[in-house]
Amino acid sequence: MSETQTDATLTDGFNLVVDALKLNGITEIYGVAGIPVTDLMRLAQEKGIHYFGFRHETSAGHAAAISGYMRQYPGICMTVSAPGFLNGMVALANATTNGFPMILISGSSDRAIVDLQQGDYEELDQMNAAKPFAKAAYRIERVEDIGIGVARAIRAALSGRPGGVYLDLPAAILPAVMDAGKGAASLIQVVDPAPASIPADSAVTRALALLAQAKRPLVILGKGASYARIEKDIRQFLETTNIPFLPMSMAKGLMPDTHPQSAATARSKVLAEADVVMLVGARLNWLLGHGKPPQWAEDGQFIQLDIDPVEIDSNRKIEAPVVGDIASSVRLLLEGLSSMPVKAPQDWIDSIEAHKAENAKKMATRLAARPVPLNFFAALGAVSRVVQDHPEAYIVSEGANTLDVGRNLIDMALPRHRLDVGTWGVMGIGMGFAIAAAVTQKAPVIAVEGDSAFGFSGMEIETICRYNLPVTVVIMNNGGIYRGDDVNRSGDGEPGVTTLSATARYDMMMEAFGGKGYTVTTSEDLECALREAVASGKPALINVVIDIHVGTESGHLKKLNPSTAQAAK
Ligand code: ADP
Ligand code: TZD
Ligand code: MG
Repeated sequence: MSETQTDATLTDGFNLVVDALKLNGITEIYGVAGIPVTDLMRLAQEKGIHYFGFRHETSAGHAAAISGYMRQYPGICMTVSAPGFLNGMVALANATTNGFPMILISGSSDRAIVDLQQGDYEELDQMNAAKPFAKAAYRIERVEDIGIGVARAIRAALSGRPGGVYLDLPAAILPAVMDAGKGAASLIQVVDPAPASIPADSAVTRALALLAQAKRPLVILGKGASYARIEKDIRQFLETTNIPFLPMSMAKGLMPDTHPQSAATARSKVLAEADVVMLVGARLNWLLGHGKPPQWAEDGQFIQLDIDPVEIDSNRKIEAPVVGDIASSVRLLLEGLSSMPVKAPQDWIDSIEAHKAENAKKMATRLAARPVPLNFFAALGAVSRVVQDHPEAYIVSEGANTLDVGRNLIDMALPRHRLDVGTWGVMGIGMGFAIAAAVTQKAPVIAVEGDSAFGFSGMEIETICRYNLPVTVVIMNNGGIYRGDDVNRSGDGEPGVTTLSATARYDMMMEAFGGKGYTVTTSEDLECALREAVASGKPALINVVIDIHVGTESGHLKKLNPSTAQAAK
């Protein structure tokens, strides 16, 4: 029996929260301990939920969010009041933006004092602070409402477009007691929290009719499609229709990147020339140029499969919306092919093939080079060769050049194995995502990190070592944000704006915590170290020395980066 429970006929808030989570199949909590949730975490651990203690709540939150994405079930992050809660909020907001189901559970201070702003320890009106960034935010104020509160949080995180939910636990409800029998009866096991949502027959027919008359059809796969686990049906649909496809970053591997119908190496061409585009769980946001010229044809027509009706027409006209869950929608489209056959015209396929062959030649030349010091192509080419031999590995990635070049070079063979900065392009997901992938998938993880990107969550390598997780961190160390040769134009000798330490030995940080560290300067040594690290199944970090001059400012996002044309006055 826990210290928090003194009478067998009574239970308390601590026990009810843990029991409610367990009843709903929660198996891990990611968090940072402190007032008022320390004993809640201990009790969760005692009762069989795995607790992963982090060094910063943002990383714990990112771990919960990506666990939600990989599992199709909310991940749980638990934090202390005010500052701990706010650290977790970055991850909660990122989860909501990306459609990852997670629940941030935070302890909070005395309501009466907080609401009169009388200055409590870690005082903050957390529920209201969370609202603009969360899909939903709830506060449980009575011990008998814990079951309902947890059930509502799970349902809100999972139903419709998934997202981040905030659940506020004022400290006072945790030790509050109630009758054990009534407490048990107050818990709710959620039934069917993400019900199928079947699109109308007419919507399916409309979409197929548009595809059937297309001269240059294209399918875009987004992370909503990966999340919905449609790999079997979408493959059959694409192979039956022979329509070329493009994966968004986290949809890589839903169809293997090496599939002959992938148009990834003819991306600009197919976007500009496609006359009918079917979006499958991908939004027409900045990542797709809002669906507008010059990236897209002015007169292109769109089919969009999405669970959220409000997404339709958000950036441009959608001729054929298919509103429903993607698994049901794709199944119906597939079935519909028997009465409305669709075949991509051969001349379209041929022109894409020609373009792909040309680009492949250019890439082969780039990849054959062995520059010293290393550039991004040579280094990430080595990573990609190792990943090809480890299709089971999960790839986490963040940075700018590191991210952009890596996304193009590292082919994925399996769905939901690429986890990256997503819709916001947020730095700081690296170690949290890597930890959750290792914990939930029991597979090797390779985190491909820019040196700046790594810094946002770098202290979590202690967490990786403490739990002895099979994570290899590969740092593309070019001594800076984008590049390492920035100049301080004032001439006062202080480092430039994007400059970091090019000689930093990140590998020694890993060694300090008991993991294995490598520093490499050639692609051969990188490949060799990475093979050894992955095979070891133990924490490792490879510091890859990259030329400080080779990066592009803002990576592939140069267009979004305003610069002054005026000389300093
Ligand atoms: P990407 O960044 O890969 O383009 P987005 O996050 O922009 O992907 O888009 C994913 C879309 O998928 C969102 O609009 C979301 O509503 C939708 N979505 C997520 N899960 C499902 C599902 N199970 N069924 C249908 N649509 C979904
Ligand atoms: N802060 C946060 C939370 N997210 C961001 N995206 C940024 C800052 C700005 N930013 C980028 O967009 S990429 C990046 C930053 C700081 C780092 C790029 O440097 P890197 O990668 O070393 O990680 P490369 O390989 O040197 O380009
Ligand atoms: Mg860098």
